[in-house]
Amino acid sequence: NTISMIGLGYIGLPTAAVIASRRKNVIGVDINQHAVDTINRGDIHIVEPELDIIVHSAVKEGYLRATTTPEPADAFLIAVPTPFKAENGNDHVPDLTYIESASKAIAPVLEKGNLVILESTSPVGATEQMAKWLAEARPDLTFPQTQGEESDIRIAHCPERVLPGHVVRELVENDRVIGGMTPRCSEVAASLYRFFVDGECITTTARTAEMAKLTENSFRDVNIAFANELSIICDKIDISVWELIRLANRHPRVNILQPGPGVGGHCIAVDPWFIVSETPEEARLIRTAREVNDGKPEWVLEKVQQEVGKFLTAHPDKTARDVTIACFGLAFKPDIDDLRESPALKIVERLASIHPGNLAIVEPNIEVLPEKLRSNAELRSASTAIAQADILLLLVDHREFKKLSIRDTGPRLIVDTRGIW
Ligand code: SAJ
Repeated sequence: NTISMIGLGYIGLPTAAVIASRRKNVIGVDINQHAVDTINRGDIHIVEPELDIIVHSAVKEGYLRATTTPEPADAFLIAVPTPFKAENGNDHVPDLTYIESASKAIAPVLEKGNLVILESTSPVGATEQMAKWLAEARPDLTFPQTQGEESDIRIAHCPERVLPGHVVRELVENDRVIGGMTPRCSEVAASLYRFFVDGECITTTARTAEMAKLTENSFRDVNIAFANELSIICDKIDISVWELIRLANRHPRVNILQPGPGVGGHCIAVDPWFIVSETPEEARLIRTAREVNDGKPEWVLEKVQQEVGKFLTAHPDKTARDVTIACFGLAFKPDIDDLRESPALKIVERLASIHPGNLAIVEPNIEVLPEKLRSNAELRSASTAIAQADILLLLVDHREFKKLSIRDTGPRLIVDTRGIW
C-alpha cells in the first residue's frame, strides 16, 4: 500500500525515508517546490545525520517520490509545523493554520478506507478539529466523530518524539503513543507504525496522546528551568552550580539537568505554551518554567556587561569600544548547525547591537554568519578568537569547544554558560 507524508521537514522527511527504506511506496508532499525538487534528485534540504544516505537510496530505488500536490494513498501522515501566535492579548495561542491547510489539501483525494494520522505536536483537541475540517470538505464520506467505528475514514494522533541529531535512530527505536479517535482507529494506526518501529506502539485516545507529547516537552522544560534557576541563585551566593549539581546528583533519586543560556529549538520552548494557553489558571509551574528559561539570555547579557565593567576597571586607559568579546557557539544545542530559535544566537545578536567593540564569533558548524550579524561581527577560528579576545563567552558546548584548554591561554575574563571550561 501507499503512504503519503504531508510536510517534508525535520520530521516528515526522515519518517518518509525510513518507511520507504522498508520498501513501501511513499509519496511525500510539500508546498516548498525547492524541497520537492531537491528530494526528487535524491538530495536533502535539511541537516540531519544519516538522512542523506537513506533519502538517496529510497529515491533511487523508486520507493520515495515528492510532489507539491497530494495524490490518493492508503494512509496520510501529517507532519507540519504548529507554532504559536499572538491573539486577543494572549501571546502564545496555538496556531493550527498549517494543519488546516494540510487537511484541506488532502481532503479532495481521500477515499473510503483511508487512514489519516496527525504527527505534528498539537494542543489537546487538534485531532478532533482536523477531523472536522476533513468532514466539512468531504460531506460524501463519514468520519469517526459522527460514525464511530463504522466511519469511512480512520483518524489518529501519533506525536513524533525524535531528538534532532538522532532522528533516524530514534524514529525506529522510540516507543510510540498512538491515540485513535476510536479503538479501531488506534489499532489500524498502530499496525502502520509497527511496520517500521522497533519500539513499543501503545494505544490510547487522541486527546491523551496530544497531552502526552505536550507533557514530555513540558517535563523537560520545567527541569531545565530548575537548573537555570539554580545557576542564577548560585551565581548570587558565589557557589559553583556545576559542582553543586554534580554533588546533588550523587543522591539516588536526584537527577538535575544542565543550566545553559536558555532553551531553544521549536519544541521545548513552544509546546508548554499549548498547555498554558488552554488552562492558564492551573498551569502555574509550567508557565513559570517558560518564563525562567526565556529570561536566561537577558541574565547572560548582564553577566557579560559586568565582565566588560571589570575589564575597564582593570584597564582605565580603555573604553568599551576597545573590548573584544569572543562568542563561542550560535546553535540551539551542541553539535548541530541549527540556529533556529537559538538562545545563543539571540544573545549574540543583542550583544552586537549594544556592545561598541568587536565580536569574534566561533561556530564550527556554519560557514557564513547570519545576515543580522554580518555588519559588526566576524566568523573566526577558535584560536584566532582566543588570541584577539578580552572576554570569552561560551554559549554552546560543542565538542570542539570542550577540547580547548582555555586555562593555558593565561588569565581571562570568562562567562561560561555551559560549565565546560
Ligand atoms: N537544554 C539545556 N539543558 C539540558 C538539556 C537541554 O539547557 O540539560 C537546552 C538545549 O541546549 C536546547 C533546549 O534545551 O536549547 C532543547 O534541547 P533538547 O535536546 O532538550 O530537545 P529538542 O528540542 O532538541 O528535542 C525535544 C525532545 N524532547 C524531549 O527530550 C522530551 C525530543 O524528543 C522531541 O521529539 C522534540 O523536542 C520535539 O520535536 O518535540
